[in-house]
Amino acid sequence: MPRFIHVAAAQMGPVAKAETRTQVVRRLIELMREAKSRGAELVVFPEMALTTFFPRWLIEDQTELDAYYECEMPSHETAPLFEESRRLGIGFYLGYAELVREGGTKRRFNTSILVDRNGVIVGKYRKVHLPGHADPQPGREHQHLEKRYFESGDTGFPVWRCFGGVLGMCLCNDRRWPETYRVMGLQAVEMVLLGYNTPFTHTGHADIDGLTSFHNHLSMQAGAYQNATWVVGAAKCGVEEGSSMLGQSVIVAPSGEIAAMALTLGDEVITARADLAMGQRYRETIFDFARHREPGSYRLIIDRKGAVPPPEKDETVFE
Ligand code: CDV
Repeated sequence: MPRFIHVAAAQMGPVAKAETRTQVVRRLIELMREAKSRGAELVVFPEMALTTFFPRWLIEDQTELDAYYECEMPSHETAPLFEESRRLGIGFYLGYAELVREGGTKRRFNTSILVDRNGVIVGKYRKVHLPGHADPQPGREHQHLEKRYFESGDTGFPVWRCFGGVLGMCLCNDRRWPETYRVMGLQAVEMVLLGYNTPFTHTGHADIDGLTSFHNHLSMQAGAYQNATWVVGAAKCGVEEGSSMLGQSVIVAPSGEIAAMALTLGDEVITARADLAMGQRYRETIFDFARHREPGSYRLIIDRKGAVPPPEKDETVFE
């Protein structure tokens, strides 16, 4: 039996450093209204949607840095988005920088939330795979200091039963890691929601960076197919404070096929009528994990953080 959900990805063009939360929330509300007018019940916004992508700069002033983080959600400034969600009866995924005060210490996470059609937060995820560096890299026009400004998330990759299915979340760089999807796939996830900010110069190697668009879709399409799940990826893109960032937001089916894709580098809504039951055929055949997975064969390697070095000697003998 099909179980349809009409889902939208709300891609955003650049958010300027000078843009206030109130201005950004107004943009998000416009996108939410468009998604709703096109029939969507759930809209996915980008990673760190409320501010410019500040990890591109070394920020040493604590007050200046703290201003990029949310200490509460909803806050006074973001409350109108939750009110509009409730008024329209549409859920949303939102990425933002989160600051938590625990005793005398500050903890910082790159976070996303899942909000139901009543404007109520039903899930929170904290980004696990943080790219970039803790210290500025010489010779780079734009830094990528996520390892300085965030700690790796402490939520793992949970899934939530909501919107008539099983939904999971991740953020940006997580989409490149097979473990992200597999951990959720093993919990029978049916739709993975994610936002991203991907600068075109992220590795600093022209041959790899030239494939940024390809790798973006490759990761999401492979993750979807290999785990029989929908993947909805929403970009913040265009030229943001001089940094050129990838668009091509997509909605990917469990077949790995792209069901919808953004065509601009600005604010744009894409939608798809997604059958959450579509992955079942894959889960019962080629990706029937219970029948075909062999965890015993993976166990020796899978818990390691780094790669296992190959044998030192070439042991292949050709006669
Ligand atoms: N925000 C990100 O996580 N960006 C990374 C870049 C730096 C590689 C990404 O995976 O798109």
